[in-house]
Order: sequence, then C-alpha cells, then structure tokens
Amino acid sequence: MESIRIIGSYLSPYVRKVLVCLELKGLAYQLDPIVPFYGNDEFSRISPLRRIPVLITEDVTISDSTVICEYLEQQFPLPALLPQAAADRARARWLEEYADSRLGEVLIWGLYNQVAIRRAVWNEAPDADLLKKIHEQDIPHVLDYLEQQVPKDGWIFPDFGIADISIATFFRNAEFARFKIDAQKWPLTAAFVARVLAHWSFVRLHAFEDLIFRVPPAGQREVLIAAGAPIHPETLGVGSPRRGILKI
Ligand SMILES: N[C@@H](CCC(=O)N[C@@H](CS)C(=O)NCC(=O)O)C(=O)O
Repeated sequence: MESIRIIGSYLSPYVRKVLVCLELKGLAYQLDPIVPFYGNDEFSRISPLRRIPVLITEDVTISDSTVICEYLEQQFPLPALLPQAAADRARARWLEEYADSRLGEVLIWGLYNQVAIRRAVWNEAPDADLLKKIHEQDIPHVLDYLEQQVPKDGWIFPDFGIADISIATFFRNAEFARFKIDAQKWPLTAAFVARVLAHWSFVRLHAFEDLIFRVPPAGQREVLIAAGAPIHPETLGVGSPRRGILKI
C-alpha cells in the first residue's frame, strides 16, 4: 500500500475527520502535527490557503478534508463512509458540508478560536462580547437544527460514516473550549455526539489530543513522538506563527 502522510494537528476538527476515516478504513499513516499558522513556505506551496489537513501520497497532494475523504473513499471503498442510495448520499454530503462550514464557523472560528487559539498562538485575550453572542445565539441555532437531524439511537445512516464523523468532530473541540451540550434542551444531539465521540475510531485519537492541548505548538511534536504517536520524520513547521489567508 502507498504511504500516507497527513499534514495537520490532532487538535484540528478537519484533521480529526480525516484521521477517523483512515482509522475506519484500516489505513496506516504518518502525521506532521503542525498548527497551520506555523507552516513554512513549503506548506504555503502545497496548501495555498495555508490550511490543514493536507494529504500526501506517492500519487497526490491534496487539501481540504472533504476532498481527502472522498479520495480515500474512492481508493479504498470498504468500509464505506457514504451510504449507498443517491438520496442518502446527498443528505450525508449536505450534513458534512453543514458541519464543515457552519459548525466550523461557530465552534472553531468562533468558540475555539476565542477560548484556545487566540491566547496560545497570538497571546491575545478572548473577545467577551463575541463569546456571549456565540453562546447565546449561534450555538443554540446550530443545536436546534441538529436536534432535527440526528437519530435517537445509532448513527445517521445504518452504518457509521461521514455524516456522523463530520458533525461530532467539531464538538470534540467544543469540549476543549469547555462547552457541554445542554442535554435538557437538546437531548438527541447531546446523546448522539457522546455516542460518536465514544466510537473506537475517535477514541484511538483521544490520548494524543489530550496530551498536546496544553502544550505550546512548538513543543507538541516532541511530546507526541515520546508518546508513540505515528509522527512523520519531516516537518513543515517553523518556530513562529504567521496570520492565515481566509477569515473563515
Ligand atoms: N474546508 C477545509 C477547512 C480547513 C480549516 O479551516 N482548517 C483550519 C484548522 S482547524 C486551518 O487550517 N486554519 C488556518 C487558516 O485558515 O488560516 C477542510 O475541510 O479541510
């Protein structure tokens, strides 16, 4: 089998989505666990938006978690990440898109950015007014929608797949930002997210995520190597951060 290298931190929800898919498909990989702001010029070359994840194999270098997961699905069809029927596939892709765009906007660029990234990367305090709006308006709005979409038991489609993974991965970051879904208000979503995050494919990554959450970006690679994570021998990381290209 061709070698698979993923550029990107265990703490990125989009990287986690790809790693969970690799775990499910039983594919070995090596990670270059960089926080995107610390990427070097080679990172800019292979990821023109300076975003993680990037997949590198002998055949391709591609960015974007959705593009990567679709590539993996085509190359390694089993177990399938998407359901079979066309209507189900379309709905799964929509939920993936909703998660990547809207949950990304609210839970990553909003919540996680304010609570974790601003201080760790830029040494800036959180914006209290923005956090209030996120908690009072944005998060309830997305949870009201998800409550209509997720099942009472099991997965969104009969087999565990991309729709489940794409939604739950953002709530793992929300947990790191000390957010817990109110199970009184959104019981189905609270239970669904807990169920998905307890799936073995997510659990295999938990220890590495917990390990680096409080470690400054520059030290994360060494800590992960010492813990036995599958780390690639080369890195595209540098010692100081630069601002990204896109706002969201
Ligand atoms: N649509 C992309 C989004 C990836 C993304 O936004 N990744 C974040 C990390 S969680 C990133 O690299 N941010 C750096 C930036 O945009 O400057 C995907 O699905 O891979």
